[in-house]
Amino acid sequence: MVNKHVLAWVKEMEGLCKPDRVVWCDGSKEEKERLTKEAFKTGELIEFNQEKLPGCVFHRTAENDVARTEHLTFICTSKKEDAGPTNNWMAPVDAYSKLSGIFDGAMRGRTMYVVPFIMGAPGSHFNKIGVEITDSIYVVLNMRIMTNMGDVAMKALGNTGDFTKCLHSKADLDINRRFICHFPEDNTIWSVGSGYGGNVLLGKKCLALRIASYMGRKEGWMAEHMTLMGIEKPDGEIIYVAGAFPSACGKTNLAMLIPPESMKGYKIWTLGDDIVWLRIGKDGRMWAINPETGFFGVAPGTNKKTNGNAMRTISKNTIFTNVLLKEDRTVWWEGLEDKPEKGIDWKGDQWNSYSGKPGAHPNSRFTTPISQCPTGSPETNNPEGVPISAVLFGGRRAKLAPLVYESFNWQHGVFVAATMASEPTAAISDEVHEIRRDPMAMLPFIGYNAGDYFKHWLDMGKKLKNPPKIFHVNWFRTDGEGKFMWPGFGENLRVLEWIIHRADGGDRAVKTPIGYVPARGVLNLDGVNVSAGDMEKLLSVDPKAWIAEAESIKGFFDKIGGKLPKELEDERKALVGRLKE
Ligand code: OXD
Ligand code: MN
Repeated sequence: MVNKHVLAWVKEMEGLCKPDRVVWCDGSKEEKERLTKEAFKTGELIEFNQEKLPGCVFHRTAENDVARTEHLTFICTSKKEDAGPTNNWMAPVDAYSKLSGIFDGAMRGRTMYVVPFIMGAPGSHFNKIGVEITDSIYVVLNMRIMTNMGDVAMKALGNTGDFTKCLHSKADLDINRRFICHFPEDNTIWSVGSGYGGNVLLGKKCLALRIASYMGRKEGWMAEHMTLMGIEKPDGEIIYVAGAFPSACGKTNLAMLIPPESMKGYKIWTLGDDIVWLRIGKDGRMWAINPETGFFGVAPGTNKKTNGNAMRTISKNTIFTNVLLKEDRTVWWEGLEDKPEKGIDWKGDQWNSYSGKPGAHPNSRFTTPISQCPTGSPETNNPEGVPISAVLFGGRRAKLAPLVYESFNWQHGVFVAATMASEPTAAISDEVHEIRRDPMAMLPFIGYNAGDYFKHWLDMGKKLKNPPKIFHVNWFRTDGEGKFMWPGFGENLRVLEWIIHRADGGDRAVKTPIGYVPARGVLNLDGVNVSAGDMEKLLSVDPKAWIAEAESIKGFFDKIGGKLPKELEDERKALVGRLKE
């Protein structure tokens, strides 16, 4: 028996979108094979060389539809103030009316797929259930990798109406008729006119971040744009760490880090690379799950050296989007080994290596199951999640921010996280450069007023008996010539080693006006090539530059407006005071 709430809603949406037929997805292997074959026939998917890439397929999006469209993404709350200064807002009545006009008859001649899904492991009290209606097989197959999808979700839902209603249609892929609208008060998402992952895999950014952040505030938990990993020490103890970084700042690489030769005995366990849900456990600690079951990772730059674990994960059962198709029907992107002489580029045109054009789109992607990751943690499906000892925040900052620093306490940590920023490029001249404040790396994903969001962070801290320690990291400092001073990738474990030592109450730190940094000489630098001069710069704090930073933060706080918690402005003033001492 189908759940009557789901049935009624599907009927209503069927009336609006007017598909030729409706297919309820069960999540089975047979269904996957049937849909894949159908998509080969229409060209929605292309088959790769099955000997070399078993189970792998390829999809091209429309040329105007290759990334998340933040300017077309709206939070539709009854009151504009509830969406706040960092979101686009539309009144719910206007959004429903406008989008209904686009959805009306949009699925004529097409099949409407009904995709029930769980964010989180079946049986976990962290879970949220959604049902996505879509006219795209690509979306169904991606959702199958990224979530627990099909019968398992209908079973978990039982007879209740407690699910997020997610409606998606590609419609005509016209950017002028593309909208990604969130109705948190109705637990509803409507996305139309796009076929790009971040806009259309509605369990991901739309549900698991925007809607979930709104739910989390009401229900006393948090949804964050974070990677999740366990660090096993040589003595066998595993410390769990979550890390928030803006898109394309290395969350996937960090989660799958391979320890350097000289740090034998350490092992990394991967739990997630993009989204973390955090709840306060009975023990007063913070517990985390990754609500997704797959990675939707950026392909360019991924190779055996930068992320050998990702390369092994994607060697089978993976959907590739907007990559280059090689002559042997395998895959290539910029930064991957074995650059081919020619192929077919992401747009479907003939390509050769001398053309100067990218073969793969810079935001080309792989969708791949976590279960295939060689460093996948056995705790990934633990319904209780894992206890978090440290939370990392970091963006790309060519200057200013040291390699690592630790906040003085939770409130100061929230200030550090709320004011984090990232630069658009890594090569920065000495002039003042543009940075974008990206609080908690959540700027495009906070589903409500950012001032209320900061307050929620502060309130969560008050409820935690044993809060994780909060750190800021910056792998992207450059020298006078624009060269990275820190080697990054696997070598980041050297910084993580200090972080978990501090999280465990260890010393080896010096106090600076912005927080604690590693005492000189305590970072393990065996076998890494960083000069003493660069190391000094990487850990130094320049008071003058930080006073300018505090001024720029004031401008950001002014934009947040009346809902900015007073504690954060107090922290800013205290920072200036310490810097002037
Ligand atoms: C992103 C993503 O855009 O994870 O942040 O896809
Ligand atoms: Mn992301």
